[in-house]
Amino acid sequence: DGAATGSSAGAGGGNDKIVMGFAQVGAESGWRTANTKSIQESAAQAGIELKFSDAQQKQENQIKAIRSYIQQKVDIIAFSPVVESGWDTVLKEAQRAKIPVILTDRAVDSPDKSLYKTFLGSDFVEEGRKAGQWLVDEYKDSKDPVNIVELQGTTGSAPANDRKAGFQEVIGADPKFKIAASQTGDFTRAKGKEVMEAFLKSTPKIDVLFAHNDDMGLGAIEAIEGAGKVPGKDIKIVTIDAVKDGMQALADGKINYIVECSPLLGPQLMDLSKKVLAGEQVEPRVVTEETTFTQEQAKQALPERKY
Ligand code: GZL
Repeated sequence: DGAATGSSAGAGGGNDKIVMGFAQVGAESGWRTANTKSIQESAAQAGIELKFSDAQQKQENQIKAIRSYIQQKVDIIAFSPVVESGWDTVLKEAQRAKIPVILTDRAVDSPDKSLYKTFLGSDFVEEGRKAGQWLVDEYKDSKDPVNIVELQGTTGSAPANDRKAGFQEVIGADPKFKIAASQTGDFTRAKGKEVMEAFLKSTPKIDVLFAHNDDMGLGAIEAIEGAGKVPGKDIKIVTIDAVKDGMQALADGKINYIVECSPLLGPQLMDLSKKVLAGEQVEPRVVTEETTFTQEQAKQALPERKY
C-alpha cells in the first residue's frame, strides 16, 4: 500500500531493523552528556540501530555527518542543530533522498517546514521567562537598581536566542533591572569562568548572574569565589538545565534558582521515528515537560535525580 516509507529502502536492508543517523552537537555540557545517554539507551531499547556522531559544536561537522547518513541510505535522520541558520541545503538533500528528518532539542530558522517531520524539544523562550519571573519576584520589594550580568549560550543557537528573549521580556517591564554586561560563554564551564572573571573586573557592582545553562553558572561560581565573593549571597545566580552538578550547587546555596530543561528526549524521539516510518502523521511540534527548582526543592529532588 506504499504507506511505509524509508525503512524498506533504507540501510536496514533485509532485516527491516530501523537505522537512525543522529548528528549530535558535541559534549560541551552535563546536559549534552545526559542527552546523548538518553538517545543511545533509548535506541537500544527500541531495537533501532543508531549511527552517532559528535560535531564538537561545529556546524560544518554536523552537515558532514548528515551527508554521510544520506550516502549510507539510513532510514531516518535526527539532529540537534548547533545554530539556527544554514540548514536548508543539506535538509533539501535529505528530502530529495526521501529520508525523513526529526529535529531534537534545538530548532532551525528555515521557513520551509516541510524539511523536517517534527521538532521535539523545550520552549526556550518560556525557560527565559521563568528565570526572569524569579528575579522579578525576588526583588519585588526593592526600589534600587538591580545590576545583572548574563552568560549567553552558544552564539546563534536557539536556546541562547530564545532564553535571552524570554528573560528580557519579563525583566524589561521594570527599569530597575539593568543588564550591565552580556556575553557568550558557549555553554561550557571553562568559558563561563573566563567571561565571569572579565565581568568581575569590568562591572563595578554585580547583584545577579543569569547563566543560560548550569555549566556556565558553575564556572562563574569558581570565578566569584576566586574574587573573594560568596556565590548565592553577594551575587545571586539563576541558571537553566537542572543537571546534577547544578542541583548540588543549588542545594548548597551557591545557586539561587534553576529552571529545568530536560535532556531526556530519547524515548519520545524513538517513538516519533517509528510513527514517521510507519507513515503515521506526527505533531509538527512536541514540547518537553519541565519544571523549576528552589534550593529547598533541589535538596528533595537530588537523591533520585537521573542526570
Ligand atoms: C538546551 C540545550 C543546551 C543546554 C546546554 O536544550 O540545547 O545545550 O541548555 C547544552 O547545557 O549545552
